[in-house]
Amino acid sequence: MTKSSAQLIDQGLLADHNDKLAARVQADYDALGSMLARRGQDIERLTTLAQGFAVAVPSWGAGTGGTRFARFAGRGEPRNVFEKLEDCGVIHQLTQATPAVSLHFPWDKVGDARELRQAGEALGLGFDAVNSNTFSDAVGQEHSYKFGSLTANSAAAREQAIAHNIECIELGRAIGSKALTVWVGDGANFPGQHNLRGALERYLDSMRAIYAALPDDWNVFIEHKLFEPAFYATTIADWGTSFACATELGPKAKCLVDLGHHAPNTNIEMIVARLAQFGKLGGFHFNDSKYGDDDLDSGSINPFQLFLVFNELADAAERDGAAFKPSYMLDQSHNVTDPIESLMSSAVEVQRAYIQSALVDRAALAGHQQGNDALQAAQTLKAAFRTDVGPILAMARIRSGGAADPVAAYRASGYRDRAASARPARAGASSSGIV
Ligand code: PSV
Ligand code: MN
Repeated sequence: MTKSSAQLIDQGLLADHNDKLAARVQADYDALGSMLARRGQDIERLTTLAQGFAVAVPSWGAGTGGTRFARFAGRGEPRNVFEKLEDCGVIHQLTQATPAVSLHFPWDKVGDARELRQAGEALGLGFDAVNSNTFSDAVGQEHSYKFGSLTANSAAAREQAIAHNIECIELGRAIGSKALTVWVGDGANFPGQHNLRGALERYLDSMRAIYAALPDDWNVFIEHKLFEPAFYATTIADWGTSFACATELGPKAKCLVDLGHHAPNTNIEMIVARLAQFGKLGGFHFNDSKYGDDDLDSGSINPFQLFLVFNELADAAERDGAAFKPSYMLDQSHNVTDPIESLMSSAVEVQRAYIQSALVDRAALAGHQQGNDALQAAQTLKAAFRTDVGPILAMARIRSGGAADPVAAYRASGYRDRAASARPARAGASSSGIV
C-alpha cells in the first residue's frame, strides 16, 4: 500500500471507483479462473505473481517529451524533480506496479539528495538505477561533450565525464539506488572522423575509473544503442560491444537492453537469451518502437515481442532461480498523451507480458521442441499470448490497494486539472521531458 499523502489521489475516490467495478472484475476473474483451471493453471498463483511485479518509472518520462523538431508542452507538467515524484507517486498508487523511480542527473539534481529520498518515502517510492548524462552539456560545464564524453580525444572532457558518473554514484547512494546506468551518445558522424578502435579503448579506460568507484553491492549497466546522435558509428552500438565491455570490466558490469535501441526486426528476445545465458543481463528500458528509438508506449506497437522477451526471462528464471534478477525500468517519451496515463498503461502492459509468460506450459513447450514439432511449439506460446489476463491484473491491483481501471480512476480524480493550476506553465521553461 502507498502511504497517504496530500499529493496523491483521494483514497475515498479510489474506493468508490473500485466499488463500482468490483462485481464486474469478480465475474471476469471467476470466468477466467474456470478456464485456466481446465488448463491446469491456478489463477490465485498468477494473481500473487502479478502483485509481486514491479517496473521502475523514469523521472524524465513524467514530462511531455519532444522531437528534434518541436516540443508541445502538456498541462500541469512537473517543473522539478519533486513534482515528477508526485506524478510517479500517483502512477504507483493506481497501478501498484511501479514502486521505484529511476532518476537522471543532472536533470534531477538538488542541493541535498537526502531530500529526494524523503520525498520518495512520503509518496511510497524508492529509487532504482540512477542515470548519468554526458550526452548533452550542462549549464556552466567547463568542457563540451560535442566531440564525445567517455571517449573524447580531450583528456579533460573524459575526466569531467568520469567525475560526473562518480558523482551520480554518490547521489545514488544517498537515495538508496544500487546501480548506475551509463548511456553515451559518443561516436562519429563521418567515416574517418575518429579511430574506431581507439574510441572504444578510451571508453574502456574511462569506464574502468567509474567501475572502481562502485560500492560493493552496486552494478553498472551499459546501455547500447544502434545510432543517434552518432549517425555513422556509435561506440556502444550493439549488445556484442556492450557484452565485451561488461566482460572486460568485471562482474559488477552488466548490459542493459532498451527495446528501441536496435535495427527494425532485430530478434531482441534472442539477445535477452544470450545475455541471460552468460550472466550479463543487467536490466531493461521498456518501450516500443516502429522505426528506431521511438520511445513509444510499451506494448503499443509489438506486444508479441514484449511477450517473447518475457518468455525468455521466464526460461532464465527457471534455469537460474533467485540469482536471476534483472532490473525492469520504463524509458519512454510522450508527445501526444498525458504522461501519467501512458506510464500507467505501459507498466500494466509490461506486467501483462510477465503474466502471459507465466502461462506458458513450459513442459509442453520443451516436449514439442524435443520432438521437432515446430507448429505445436509455436501454438504453445500463442495460447499463452492470446489469453486475456486483464482480470488477473485488475484483481491484483484491487487487492494491493490500487485501481481496478487506473486510467479511468485517474481521469475521474481531476489530478491533471489540479496540477495545471498548481504548476502554471512558464514561458520557455523545459525542466522535464526529453527534447
Ligand atoms: C537514450 O536514447 C536513452 O534511451 C538513454 O536511456 C537515456 O538515458 C534516455 O534515453 C533518456 O534520454
Ligand atoms: Mn534507454
